[in-house]
Amino acid sequence: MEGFSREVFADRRKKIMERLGPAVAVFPAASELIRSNDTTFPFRQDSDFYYLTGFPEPDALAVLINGESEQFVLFTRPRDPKQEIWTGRRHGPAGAREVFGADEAYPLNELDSTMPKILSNVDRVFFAFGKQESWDRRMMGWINQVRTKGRRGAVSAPTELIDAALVVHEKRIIKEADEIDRMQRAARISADAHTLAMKACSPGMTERELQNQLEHCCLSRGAQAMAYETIVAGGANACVLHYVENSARLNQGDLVLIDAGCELDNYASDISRTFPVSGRFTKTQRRVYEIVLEAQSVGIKSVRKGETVHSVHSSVVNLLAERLVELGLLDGDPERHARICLKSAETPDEDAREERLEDGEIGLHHYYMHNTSHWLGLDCHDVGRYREAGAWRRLEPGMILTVEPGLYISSEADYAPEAYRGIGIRIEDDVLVTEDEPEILTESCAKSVEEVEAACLGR
Ligand SMILES: [Mn+2]
Repeated sequence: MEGFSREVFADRRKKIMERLGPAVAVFPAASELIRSNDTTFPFRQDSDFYYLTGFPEPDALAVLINGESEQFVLFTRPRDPKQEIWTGRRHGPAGAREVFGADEAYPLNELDSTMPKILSNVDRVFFAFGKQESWDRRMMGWINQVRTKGRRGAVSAPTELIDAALVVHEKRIIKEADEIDRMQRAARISADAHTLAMKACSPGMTERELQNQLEHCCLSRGAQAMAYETIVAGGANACVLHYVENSARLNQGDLVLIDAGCELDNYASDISRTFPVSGRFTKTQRRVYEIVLEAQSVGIKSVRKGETVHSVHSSVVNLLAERLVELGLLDGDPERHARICLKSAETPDEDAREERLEDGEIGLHHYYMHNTSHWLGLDCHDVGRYREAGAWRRLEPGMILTVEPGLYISSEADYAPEAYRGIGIRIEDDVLVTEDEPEILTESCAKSVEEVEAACLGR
């Protein structure tokens, strides 16, 4: 069971059911996805389903029953020795009970006969609506069968259908010790892989080759996959935020931005580093790099209990605005630039804002157009709300978020001094909120100018 004891999952199911009260909660597994013709994408389990079961196979359905007794029911693909020769071993219902602790388990072909029984005489049903239309349809079909019986007075049908996402996601956002440990290990592998890529990089190689070196390091160190598509962006390609073509050649004198992180037992890591292809920053590159670095350090310092992702973003934006005015990339009052940039994150409708840029005026968002942080966990952009009751939610110990400021001055940015055009820099670490000082899970990855240049030279 991928390195977690089955008690971990049993404990989560118990806590979730305590929060739900008397109810039935239904969680579908992911399905395999066709990549082309009859080949599939590498299978990745649904995160909520995995969080509650640890079960690794596609198409399963988990049902948590909190009634007269607590029950964990798992529907799985049946054992099929002939099919398993082609597509791999299956646990089957017996394995679901023995290995994964299901109280009851059935083959998938018994869903239509069993689910209406489970949903009878239950008032509240929690379901992960909207994940897969086929599951939505089947779920409503079972409920309608119970309603039909209900009209004859044979049973009572559910009266409350509630989205199961919120309660699971609100639990997932606070990481347990086991999860922090796993994410720390994922982070360390990715940190080493980035440092190795700095050493492996040389002018003339392609972005793809560098991607390969980095991913090789992650997989050979125990990661099962990358958590998202690796970005290796040489020179001005770094100004495309989600550049994944990775097909260009890396040129002497350019920077290269890598945004990559491995997945360990389904837990993500997410690191960005930017370094000189030939191992030494030019004066101009270094100037911009140190601004992003300073902004990131200010951002990380504010990852504290009681702060919010917005206050982290705000500290980054204020620092960037101040430095960009000093550098001549922005004109005017830095505080005004910071205010306008922060407002644009909260109020997308420009006309609704009191303070705006003049027509044609260059603002901070021309150079920094994304947010500073996102939650990190089983998903790279992990679940959990950023706001509660209209206000930014407070950071709590056990939350893990990224801090990833950047500056992007595209080659077409004719509003910027020419020397800076074609420079894109992002620096990103994974940070755990604790009772006091923030803990940087990706700390071992080279980051200061000196560390990065040393890593590039293989020291
Ligand atoms: Mn990120």
